[in-house]
Amino acid sequence: MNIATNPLDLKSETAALLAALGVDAAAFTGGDMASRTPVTGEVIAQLPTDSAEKAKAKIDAADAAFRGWRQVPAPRRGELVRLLGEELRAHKADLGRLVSIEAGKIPSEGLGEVQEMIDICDFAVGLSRQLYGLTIATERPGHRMMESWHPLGVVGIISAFNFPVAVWSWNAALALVCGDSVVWKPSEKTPLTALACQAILARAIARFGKDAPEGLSQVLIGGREIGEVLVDHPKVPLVSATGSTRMGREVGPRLAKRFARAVLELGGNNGGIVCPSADLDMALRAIAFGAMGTAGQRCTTLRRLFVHESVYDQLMPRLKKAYESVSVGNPLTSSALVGPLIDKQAYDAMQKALEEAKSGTSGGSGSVVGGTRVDTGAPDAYYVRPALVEMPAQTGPVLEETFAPILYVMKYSDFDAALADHNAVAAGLSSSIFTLNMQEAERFLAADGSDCGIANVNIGTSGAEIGGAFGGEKETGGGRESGSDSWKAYMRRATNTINYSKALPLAQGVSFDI
Ligand code: UN1
Repeated sequence: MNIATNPLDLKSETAALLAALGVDAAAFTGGDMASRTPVTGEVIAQLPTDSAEKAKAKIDAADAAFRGWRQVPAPRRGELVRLLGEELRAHKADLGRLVSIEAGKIPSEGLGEVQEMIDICDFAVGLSRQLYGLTIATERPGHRMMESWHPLGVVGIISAFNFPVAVWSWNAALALVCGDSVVWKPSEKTPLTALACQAILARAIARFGKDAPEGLSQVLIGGREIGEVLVDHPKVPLVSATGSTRMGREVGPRLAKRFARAVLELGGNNGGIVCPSADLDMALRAIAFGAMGTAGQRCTTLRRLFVHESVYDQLMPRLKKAYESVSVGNPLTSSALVGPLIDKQAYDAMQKALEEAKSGTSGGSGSVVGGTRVDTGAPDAYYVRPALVEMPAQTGPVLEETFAPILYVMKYSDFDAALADHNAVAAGLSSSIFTLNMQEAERFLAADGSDCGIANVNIGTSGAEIGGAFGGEKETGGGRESGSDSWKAYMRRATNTINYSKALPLAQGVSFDI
């Protein structure tokens, strides 16, 4: 299939967007790090990178800023995040477009990502007046016990290409109201949106006034070695890292070695179960968005589907039709629902997984719909038709996360066996069940149900709202970002016992009279 790419000057458009968002041209021209758009594969900017020394100096500056920021009352810190939300609202169209150019997202998803940033800002503003500690009953007369939550320090943020701006905001909005400063190492694949966010925050800081110390937010541009500087720096007590399980395996132990905190949000191999009573119209839409949306490049993408044998023959033809008809193409010049993969490496990994699934070497050969490359006339852009693979069993590539639009479908007859298979993978991020049967739904959410950090009923695996804690178990890393009480990871807790009596009773009845 050949979908002609309309003539676009993405390099000029990117420069214009960055200028409109307040980024200095020197930050994205003439440097040694090339930035490409997956839409056409062309180079759209050349960024100067940070040396290790420069990165360390930025972290030191953030640490100095923290020392001032922690003294600013939390509701006042919330005002900065409120202004950030205002700036994001004002620049939503430009930033959303830049996300589409840099990450290849379709327009509604590029804008949706900015909306997710606005939402977390609103959440964090409210939170700035709700950083509650407990008052705890003490066993001693004339005493009071309570806990206080204090700012923690410099928060390191490592983010991936697929949510280049929202993941930063989940962390930064919370960290800022919690009294922390932030140092962000964005993916090498999406540094431009990071420069844009930094410029947008700088505007909010300028409007906020002098209470915001200089250096409160920093961006590190460069490769893995710069990420390592952040992970190893003794002045960074928390690193929140989103990316592959392989990355987490390196980052986690390095942080543990110096007793720093880790919030890890790593891979997902998310599953769904379609039960006999499922509303199949609803399930079909949820599956389509979950598996094909964002070209399968969300950590929450639906990758494994267990369908009950009684509805398999009803659902599968409709699903195949959806896969065969979904529009794939340039997200900037067409109304395609599926944009490009991020790069050739992603395409190769997808083809390898499909080969393995087809060959049967992994214990069962699957039949594949889609998976082929779509020619848009740009040789360095990688568009693919999403792949639907019917597998006889959960073997080989089904057990691993391939960051591409592949949905493996398996037929089941016994609910317990399907649930056991659902949980029999290394990752534990997101999961869904489609059923109108209360017993199945509740079982899926129960202690012996889905073992994931996110478990949904009659909703797909992806597209979580910011109000809930986001993250997962097992090889997903255990971290929680975004809503609920995730903020607690960004603060230090002190337990305070105050004696207002004239005696000194010791706890546990101990006597020590001198
Ligand atoms: C990610 O892919 O790293 O739930 C984050 C979702 C989005 C966030 C995904 N709100 O799909």
